[in-house]
Amino acid sequence: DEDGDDDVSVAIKTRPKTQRPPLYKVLLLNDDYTPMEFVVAVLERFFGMSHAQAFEIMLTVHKKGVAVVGVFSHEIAETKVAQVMDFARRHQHPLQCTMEKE
Ligand code: TYC
Repeated sequence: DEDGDDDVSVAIKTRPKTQRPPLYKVLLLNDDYTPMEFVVAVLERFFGMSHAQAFEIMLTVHKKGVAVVGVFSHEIAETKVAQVMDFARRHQHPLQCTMEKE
């Protein structure tokens, strides 16, 4: 053609879908019997929180019933839950820790 309206190119950026593994929230549940200091110790020991951070999260669980204490890969979340449940059982506290897909 002579009129110059051929081969008009428009570049469109495509975003290839990058696969990411699912993440899991680890939740701590309130109960009436586990001592507050024990929960604070759990959060320090297994979730690397400072004493102040741990105390704050413990109070949130105490008042609201549940809180997210961390977000991890499936394997790490499973390990954290098992560690907390085992530690609580060994100390004969009814503390419950669970995980759910984010
Ligand atoms: N409710 C407990 C108490 O009054 C304290 C507590 C906080 C227990 C957080 C569990 O995940 C928990 N002793």
